[in-house]
Amino acid sequence: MFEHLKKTDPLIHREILNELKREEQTLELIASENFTSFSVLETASSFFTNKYAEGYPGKRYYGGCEFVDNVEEIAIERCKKIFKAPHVNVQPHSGTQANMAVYFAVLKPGDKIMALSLSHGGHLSHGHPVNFSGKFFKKINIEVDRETETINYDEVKKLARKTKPKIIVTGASAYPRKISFKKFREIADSVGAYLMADIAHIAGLIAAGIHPSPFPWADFVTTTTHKTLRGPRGGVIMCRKKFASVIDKTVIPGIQGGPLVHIIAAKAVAFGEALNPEFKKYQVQIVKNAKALANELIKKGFRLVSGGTDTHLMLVDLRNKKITGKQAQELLEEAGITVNKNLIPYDPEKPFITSGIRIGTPAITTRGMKEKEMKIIAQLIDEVITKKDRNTIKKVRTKVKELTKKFPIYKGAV
Ligand code: DSN
Repeated sequence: MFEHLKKTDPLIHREILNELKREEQTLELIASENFTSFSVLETASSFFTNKYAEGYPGKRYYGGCEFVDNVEEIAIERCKKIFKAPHVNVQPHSGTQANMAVYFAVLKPGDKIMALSLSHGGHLSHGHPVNFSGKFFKKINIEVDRETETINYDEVKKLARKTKPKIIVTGASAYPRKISFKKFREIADSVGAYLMADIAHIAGLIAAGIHPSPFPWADFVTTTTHKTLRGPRGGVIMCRKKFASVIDKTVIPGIQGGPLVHIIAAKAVAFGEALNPEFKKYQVQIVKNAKALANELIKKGFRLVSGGTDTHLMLVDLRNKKITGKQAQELLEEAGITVNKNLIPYDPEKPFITSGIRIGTPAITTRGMKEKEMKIIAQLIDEVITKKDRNTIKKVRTKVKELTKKFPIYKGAV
């Protein structure tokens, strides 16, 4: 790969190889990241990048869309099959744009969005004041219970009755437990609100049937395609049939222009992979690995928010380890272990410092690691965070290199 680039732009070529080396030689524990297949990578860099295709299959503003139509239709059909979705739009460039399209389709400026607060595990594009969603709309924050650190559906219902949101948005970027879409539907119905499920983090788990599906409960389902779903970086909207037309019109011409056809084609390839029985085994192993890693960390005295995980991620409260999330992220990065600092519920620290780190297993599971490796990884994390000294970090870095060498990601890529 990249033999042309090597000759024409050695600077960028060097950075691509640096990134490949980083991915191969470090432990990627960022819960929202993954490693796509070679087929997805190839498709994402294919000739479809050259094509303009505003519109939808059979109704384009440009000529020459015969093959574009074919790939978009295949992507839609495969996505419908995976999620049993009545209608699918595969054009959103990202999760945020998928969410934007739903809001602009059914809300008016000033309407209320009720969703999990960012500091309790929510997403920025669920109405946070610094995001477009919080500038156009009014956010009603759901907070987790102080004791259980999980969603208390009775409290959510009371809050909904008091605040009367126009839409309830479920979904999270740092919530380690399963979400009941059925309960959220009951709450939405009790106040006449729309229900949107942003399944970006758990889409792969849902595709494999190991997390409850948002259908038939949600009116709208949005997702990214690059997290547990292991596709290219992008977004998707699924919805009930009656919203099909308003959603499609809001995506284009409402908020986007030309679709990224190369990415839509790569989404189709990833959806094809998700329909393969191997994909279910992969998702099951992600959760087994997360549980194994969580249990090992607990044994080593780490406190996990809500006491553990049911999904692909866990949130570690570092306060008893006398280190902030920011410090832990930096020390672990030096040791070749990539995590992100993360607010924990009711965090006394600011978002750029935080008291926690978020750890996820989708990427290390893709490279073939299992429970045995989770034990080693917990040991390495513990050494860095407990000892905090240069010598330990150096030793852990060497061990990370030895471990990752046994689990290559893109063998033969260069
Ligand atoms: N930035 C993504 C994440 O890491 O979870 C979505 O919010």
